[in-house]
Amino acid sequence: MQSKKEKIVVISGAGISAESGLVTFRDADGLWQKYAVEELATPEAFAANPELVHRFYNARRKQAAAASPNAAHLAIASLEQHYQVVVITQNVDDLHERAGSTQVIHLHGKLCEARSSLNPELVEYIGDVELTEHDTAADGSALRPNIVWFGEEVPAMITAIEEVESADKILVVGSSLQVYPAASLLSYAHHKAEKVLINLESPDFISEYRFLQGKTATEVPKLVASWLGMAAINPTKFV
Ligand code: BV8
Repeated sequence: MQSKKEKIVVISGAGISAESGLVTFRDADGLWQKYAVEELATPEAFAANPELVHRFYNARRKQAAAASPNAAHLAIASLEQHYQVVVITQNVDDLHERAGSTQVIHLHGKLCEARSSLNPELVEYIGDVELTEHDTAADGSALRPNIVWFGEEVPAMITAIEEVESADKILVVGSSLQVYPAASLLSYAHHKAEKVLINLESPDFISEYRFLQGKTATEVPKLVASWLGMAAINPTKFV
């Protein structure tokens, strides 16, 4: 009888995609340094200036499509050899999937999808195409990015909480933990679960998490190697 695989939940943020060349939100060169959130990532912004919001997401869609998964994404995907792995990402790119992760929950939506402005369930795959304010969904409403904007509910939150509660190991990687309710996921970890946080800087987080300071593409492969029971290996092995 095959023994049940341990379950790992990975909670990722913009810091894991940073090493694939995608700018983060709050770093010095981040998106919110150039743009006001309220002007771009809210339903009010889209209603007021759909052309500007489409331009913002069209640019990010192209950048994400041109980016490649890095050693951190690949290492996380390799955990599936020996563990049940669920990735809960705040990122809207598809780098985890392209690295080979098969269970990925996108808390805040996906750049490669668009949806009806009236019905959040009416979603279509759009890849890396550019949207304009003239594009409409099947129900005739304005087609909008399938992204969870500020002030909008996070539909996948209940599922995400259930995954965290049942995890044996939790790895939080590349997030400033500034956005809620996503950041609150850390508090749902079982007290016996192994908890690790990898980040360039030390965000405010629950002290129960072991903090490994450094770049995701360097630190994640090392942690994965230890979890896979391998000798410390050169992170480039995952590239
Ligand atoms: C909701 C899609 C209610 C958009 C995103 C006051 C206090 C607390 C909360 C609130 C408040 N006022 C309002 C709120 C709620 C609000 C919120 O949290 N606001 C924040 C700004 C205070 N939240 C919401 O509005 C949410 N909805 O509450 O709805 C509701 C309930 C019921 C019914 C109706 C309504 C919805 C939030 C979702 C917003 N959408 N994304 C898009 O992508 O364009 S958020 C977006 O920002 C990301 O998805 C992510 O969640 C967040 C960015 O965070 P990070 O990923 O952590 O990125 P960041 O740049 O911040 O940090 C990167 C980290 O990586 C840094 O620490 C850096 O050091 C590190 N790093 C960088 N490079 C590397 C690295 N680490 C390692 N290696 C490297 N190379």
